[in-house]
Amino acid sequence: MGRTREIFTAYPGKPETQDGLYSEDETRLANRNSGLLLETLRHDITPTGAHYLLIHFDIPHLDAQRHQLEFGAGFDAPYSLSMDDIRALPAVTMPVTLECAGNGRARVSPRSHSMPWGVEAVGTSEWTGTPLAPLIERARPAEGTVDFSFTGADVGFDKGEKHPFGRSLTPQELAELDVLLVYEMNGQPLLPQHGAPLRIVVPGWYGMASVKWLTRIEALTERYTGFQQVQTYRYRDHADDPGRPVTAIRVKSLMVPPGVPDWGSRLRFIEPGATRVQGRAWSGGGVPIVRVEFGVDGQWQDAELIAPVGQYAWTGWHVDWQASPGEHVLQCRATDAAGHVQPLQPPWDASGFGNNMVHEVGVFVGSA
Ligand SMILES: Nc1nc2c(c(=O)[nH]1)N[C@H]1C(S)=C(S)[C@@H](COP(=O)(O)O)O[C@H]1N2
Ligand SMILES: [Mo]
Repeated sequence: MGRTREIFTAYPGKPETQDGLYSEDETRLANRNSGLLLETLRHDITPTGAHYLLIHFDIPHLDAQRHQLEFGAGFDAPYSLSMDDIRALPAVTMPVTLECAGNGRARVSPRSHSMPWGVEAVGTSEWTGTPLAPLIERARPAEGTVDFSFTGADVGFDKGEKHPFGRSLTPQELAELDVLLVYEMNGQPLLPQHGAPLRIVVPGWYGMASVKWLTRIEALTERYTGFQQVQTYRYRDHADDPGRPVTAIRVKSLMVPPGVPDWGSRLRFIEPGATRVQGRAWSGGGVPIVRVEFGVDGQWQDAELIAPVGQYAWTGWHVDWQASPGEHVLQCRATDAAGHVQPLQPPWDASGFGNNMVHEVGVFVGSA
C-alpha cells in the first residue's frame, strides 16, 4: 500500500522538467497530429476518431460535388472523373493497417526534428473504393512511362521548398500493390482530415504513399522528383546520404497496456494474479504474422495468435500472464512469414524512419 502510493506519486525515472526537451515546433506538430489510443487496439477496426492523423500542411477544403480526379499529362487518353463517376465503379472494401513511417521516432537517438511519435501512429480501417490500376490503364499511359505521380490538393513549404504533397509509384509497383482509390472509411464518407473526398490507400506500405485529397494523376517518362518522394521518406545513414526509399511497413506489434494508468505518467497498476494481455501485430507487403512473443523482464513466451483482420490488416494476439508483485517491464515482439523479427533496439536512421523496435510497457503489480 505504502509502496504503491510512493511509486505513483514519484515514479522512478520521471525526468526533471526541462526546457527545450522538445522544441515548440515539435509540440505544435504533436498537437496537430494525433495518435491511436493504445486501448483501442482491442477493436479489430480502429474507431474512426481514434485513427492516427498525419497532415503535413493544412487540410484543404474541397467540395465533393465539384471535385474531379484528373488523369492528365502523359496519358494518351486523358479523362477525369467526378465523385459520382467514381462511386459508380466496382466497389471494394478492404481492411488495411496504415502506419506512419515516422512512428517510433521519439525513441531514436539522436533525434531528427520532426513529428515526435511514440508508438501510436497506426490504425486499421475498412477502406472502400475502387481498384486504381484499371483506371490508369484506361487512360493509356504514353509509351516509355516509368512513373505515375499522385498529387494532393494541399500545398506548403518544407526546407524552403514550396510544393503540393505528392508521391509516385512505378508501373511495376502499381501492378504489384492492390492500390485503392478510396472515398469511404468505415462505411462513412472520408472525413476532411483523412483526405475527403478522395485519396489512395497503398496497402502494406507506410502511410506516406497513401496520398490524401487526391486531385491529379500523371504518367511520367522520367522518374518523379516531387519533394515528398525524393527529399524525404528515405532511409539515410547520415544527413547527406541520398538514402534508400521508404516503402513497405516493417514487422511490428503493440500491446494494450494492461491494468489501469496513472493520469500523469501513464504508468500501469495491476493487481497480482491472472492477467490477460492482448495486442496487435502486423507487417508490410501483405506478409502474414507467424509469431508474437510476450516478454516479462526479458523472459519470453509465445502469445496466441488470432486470425488476421485481413491480408493487409493486423493480427490479434493474447497471452495469459500470472502477474507477480513488483515492477516489471512487459514487451511484445512479432515475427513475420519472411522471417523478420522486431529488434530490441531502434534501427538507426538519420530521420527516425521505420523504427520497429519492440513495444515496452512498464507496470507495477501490487495492491491498492
Ligand atoms: N495529401 C496528403 N496526403 C498524405 C499526407 C499529407 O500530408 N498530405 N500525409 C501522409 C502521411 S505521412 C501519412 S502517415 C498518411 C496518414 O493518413 P491518415 O492521416 O489518414 O492516418 O497520409 C499520407 N498522405
Ligand atoms: Mo507518415
